Amino acid sequence: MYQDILTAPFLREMCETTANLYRLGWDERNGGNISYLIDEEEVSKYLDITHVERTVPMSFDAAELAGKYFIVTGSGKYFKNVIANPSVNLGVLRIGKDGRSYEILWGFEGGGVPTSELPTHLMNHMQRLKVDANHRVIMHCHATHLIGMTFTHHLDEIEFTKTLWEMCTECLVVFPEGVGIIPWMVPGTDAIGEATAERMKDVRIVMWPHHGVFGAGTTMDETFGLIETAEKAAQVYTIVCAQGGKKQTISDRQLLDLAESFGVTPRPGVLQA
Ligand code: 2HA
Ligand code: ZN
Repeated sequence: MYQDILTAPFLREMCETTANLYRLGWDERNGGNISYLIDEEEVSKYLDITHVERTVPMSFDAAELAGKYFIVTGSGKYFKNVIANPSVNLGVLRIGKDGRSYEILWGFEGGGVPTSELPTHLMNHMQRLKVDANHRVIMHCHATHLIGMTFTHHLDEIEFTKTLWEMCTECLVVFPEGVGIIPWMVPGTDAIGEATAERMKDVRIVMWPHHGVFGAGTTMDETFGLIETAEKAAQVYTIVCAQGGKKQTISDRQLLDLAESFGVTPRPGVLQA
């Protein structure tokens, strides 16, 4: 017999993470979306995987993900409400054999569909799996201070990365590859998905100027922690600017020493030896 999916660790993690993102003020209204790659073996403990509720066509090719399972937040759904009503606000889907459709196996009750950012999520999964076999999670949120920085700071990736690294000593260790930034684009489109996935080749954080941030990781905790760390640095930057600007900072030499001590390789071009 099947176990109750409401007790599944992957579902509990989705509930806890959406609640945390809401509590932190990073996902107002229907803002934000998460997709989490889960093993067939894990899904099979809770669901009859031969039973498909609905099949929905997709406008892009996700053949590399054919047969893979994801738990995903719903389009137009509020993170605030996920914990009280997971079967309406979340769904489990499998990418069709043709790579041009997905099959809903559970959730999205009442006729819901996956997040409007599904193209970006799936394209990012394809990209991250190419460079990291342990990749599992794509997370999008409207992290307040990071969005603020996209108005006040240069949108050059090297400069943006350097500022974040300087604001909290931990940043360089958590994201040594720095951040990616794409131009402002209309959300929910295949085009913004392609642009984001292109940057996900060598970074795990991509900024959407005046909108939010995408993070990628191997676990829910790691992905949340990545965004949380970048957002904390952006918050410190906000306070530093409000206090009148930097009088001193962590020097490039000190950041290089930090990288060496923690065994990470800083993105080339940010620090001068
Ligand atoms: O799902 O955040 O980018 C709402 C959004 C779209
Ligand atoms: Zn958004």
